[in-house]
Amino acid sequence: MTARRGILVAAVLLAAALLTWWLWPSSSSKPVARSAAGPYLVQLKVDSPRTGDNTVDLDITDQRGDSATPDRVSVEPAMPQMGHALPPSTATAVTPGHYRATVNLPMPGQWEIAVKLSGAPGSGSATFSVQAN
Ligand SMILES: [Cu+2]
Repeated sequence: MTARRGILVAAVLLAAALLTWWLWPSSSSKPVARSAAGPYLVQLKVDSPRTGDNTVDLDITDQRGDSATPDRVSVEPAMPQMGHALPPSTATAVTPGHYRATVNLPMPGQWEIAVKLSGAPGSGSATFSVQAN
């Protein structure tokens, strides 16, 4: 095997490994990591994401970890690889710092869910990856 072919084989194997890692179904009933969104920290949770309506729970705090109560919170799913962008759903406060929205995902696959928040301390957004089955 020539050195050049060796490099090609290595590149193909690496691509296959990355694709496997990327396509591997992640059972994300556990919360996705907390993300900074402007003056807020947001944690998003969806139990067994699937095609159709999903309940999205959001825990929102300030940078110190105290419950935050932004005036407007919206949840906006997109599938960039396929050019899908869905209209935002409004999340409503269940308790201070805990918001909930219903989000319809029209097809299975990897969704990017953007959470947009605004309130007295400012506005921000964070995007979470969700694998829907
Ligand atoms: Cu799609």
